[in-house]
Amino acid sequence: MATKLFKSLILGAPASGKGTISARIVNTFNLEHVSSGDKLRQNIQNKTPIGLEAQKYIKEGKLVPDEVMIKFISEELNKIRPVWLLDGFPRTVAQAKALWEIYRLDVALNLVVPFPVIIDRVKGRWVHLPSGRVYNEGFNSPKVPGKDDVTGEPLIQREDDKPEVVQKRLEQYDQLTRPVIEFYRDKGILQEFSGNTSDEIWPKVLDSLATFTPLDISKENI
Ligand code: G5P
Ligand code: MG
Repeated sequence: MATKLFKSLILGAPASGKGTISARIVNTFNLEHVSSGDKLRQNIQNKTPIGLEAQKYIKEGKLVPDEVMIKFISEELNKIRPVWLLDGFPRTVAQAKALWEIYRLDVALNLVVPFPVIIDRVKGRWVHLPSGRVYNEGFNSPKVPGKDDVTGEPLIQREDDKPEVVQKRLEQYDQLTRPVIEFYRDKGILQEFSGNTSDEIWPKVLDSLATFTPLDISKENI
């Protein structure tokens, strides 16, 4: 019998905890983690053509155009094992349709966190750009302030975490990304998780993913 290959994604507003929950999922289930935002930020730092193009939009809290993102993420998915968790893509219905034409997904996880909680936590976010590891003062503080736990390299604050840009990102989310939730509800693969903290949400996500067979989500089978 051919092994079924597991394909999943995680939706949620800016700073709802997609990166935090994704890290726990991929550590538990051995999936590849593809975060569109992390990949774009790495390209911005390396001054690649896609990075230079994306930077114009990201710093204003706007979405990068669909055609650019669809090509970019398709290429990234071609480079990895076909068991993955996508984080931050798709963000528009056009992106969701394009992805659905290429891949049949097993599950779309949606994190539901109140906006006031989000606005509060963004202020304390620190990231390690090369790995995408994310910290928050008081929640998962780095062991040494300003340094990544694994490499000791410096942490940065994201340019798009300034309050006025966060506001714009939340507006873009409401207008363009909320309809993506309905797209996956219609496909019958949506699972939603509400809570004020990632620690509250994580056990529910774990329970839900545990209903898939270990064979589906283990890299040992590829
Ligand atoms: P990104 O990078 O995809 P967003 O806006 O979707 O950006 P973001 O900001 O990365 O999402 P997240 O991953 O949902 O947030 O959240 P996170 O980083 O895990 O958690 C946020 C903070 O809260 C962290 O500091 C974390 O430690 C902390 N935290 C987590 N849980 C808790 C908790 O329980 N308590 C507390 N106190 N703290 C907690 O996209 C960036 C930009 O790239 C472009 C767009 O311009 C976008 O704005 N882009 C795209 N454009 C078009 N199409 C796409 N598909 C695009 N993808 C990216
Ligand atoms: Mg993220």
